[in-house]
Amino acid sequence: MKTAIVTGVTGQDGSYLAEFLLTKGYRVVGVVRRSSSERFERIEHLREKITLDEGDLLDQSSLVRLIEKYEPLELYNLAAQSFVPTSWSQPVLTSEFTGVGVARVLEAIRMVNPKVRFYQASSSEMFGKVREVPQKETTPFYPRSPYGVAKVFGHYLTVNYRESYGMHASSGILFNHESPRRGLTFVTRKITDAVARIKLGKLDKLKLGNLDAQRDWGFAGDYVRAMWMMVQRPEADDYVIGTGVMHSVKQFCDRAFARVGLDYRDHVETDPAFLRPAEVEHLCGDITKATTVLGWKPEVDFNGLVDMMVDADVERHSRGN
Ligand code: NAP
Ligand code: G4F
Repeated sequence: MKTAIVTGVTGQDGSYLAEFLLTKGYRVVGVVRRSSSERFERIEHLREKITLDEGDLLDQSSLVRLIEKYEPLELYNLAAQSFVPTSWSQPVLTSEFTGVGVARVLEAIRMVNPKVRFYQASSSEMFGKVREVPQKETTPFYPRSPYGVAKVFGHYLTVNYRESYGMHASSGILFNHESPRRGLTFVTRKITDAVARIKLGKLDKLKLGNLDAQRDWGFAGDYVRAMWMMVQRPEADDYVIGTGVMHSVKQFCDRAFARVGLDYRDHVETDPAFLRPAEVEHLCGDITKATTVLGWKPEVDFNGLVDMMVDADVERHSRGN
């Protein structure tokens, strides 16, 4: 049986990737970090189907041990401190988790078995203050946050291990992808969660930062499929994954409130507390390479994504959760 190790399995993407790999017949080993209380909500339904074992991107020997113990064919490195604002309040921790952590995983593979195929969760945040529109694999990076800088480090390290050691190491440059499992601090889920509470009379106002920021939003379930497709290629490479369509935070609000028959202008307020020291104003992916080389394309569009998230939050809050 093929074994895949997934770091960050408790996160949004980790949970969808674990589900996807199970459908492909893998034994899935999810890496979890020790905590005083378990927070495995996103993978609760998979607990009996996957193996969970302890490891931390801060701890080199834990990564070596996991690769020795499970002898994986593939390793997907999804773990990171992934919230951009936190990268300003905790820049060193973000650099350690999101940047140097990639070096620890790559070194663990190189030391134990350099034939293990590796996927790195790179980000469109690397494009930051964009140098061209839309952004593709060759667009120069201009990160605008400690998070973006750490991701650039992880990306180039992945490229370097591929070129220096001949490792099958691919970097997926993924644009924003969301789902009902998205963390509540990210803008999409913050909006859909608030829409549900406002509709049910549990909240009146939603405070947001920059409503004009534009993102290329897709569905996480589609994007984990692209990760796997990259790892199956004969040669490792870098791929931009997105939808090629951009919307503003305002447009997201408009659609989300309209889904429950409300007008966002009656409920959304701007609050400078949610503005960032440096903003990434607009991101939009050119997915030509992914569609032509991988044969990948997204299945859920913007409206479908917003509706799915609103409906899930309305359903959850209606149950009292
Ligand atoms: P997420 O929901 O924030 O999940 C992050 C995961 O990383 C969690 O499982 C977390 O574990 C784990 N983690 C954090 N620090 C760790 C450490 N020191 N050791 C081991 N595990 C650690 O993120 P996501 O949205 O699923 O994103 C997955 C990856 O893709 C991340 O690397 C993110 O930066 C990148 N990415 C995301 C997007 C997007 O739009 N979602 C776009 C581009 C790239 P706990 O549960 O213990 O906290
Ligand atoms: O949802 P966000 O926090 O996502 P952001 O910063 O784009 O980062 C996400 O996508 C990256 C891929 O490009 C990932 F690498 C990263 O890990 C993460 O998943 O913010 C999106 C936009 C920003 O421009 C932000 O300024 O929404 C704007 N925004 C406006 N009001 C807000 C808010 N963002 C948040 N989180 N909260 C607000 O109240």
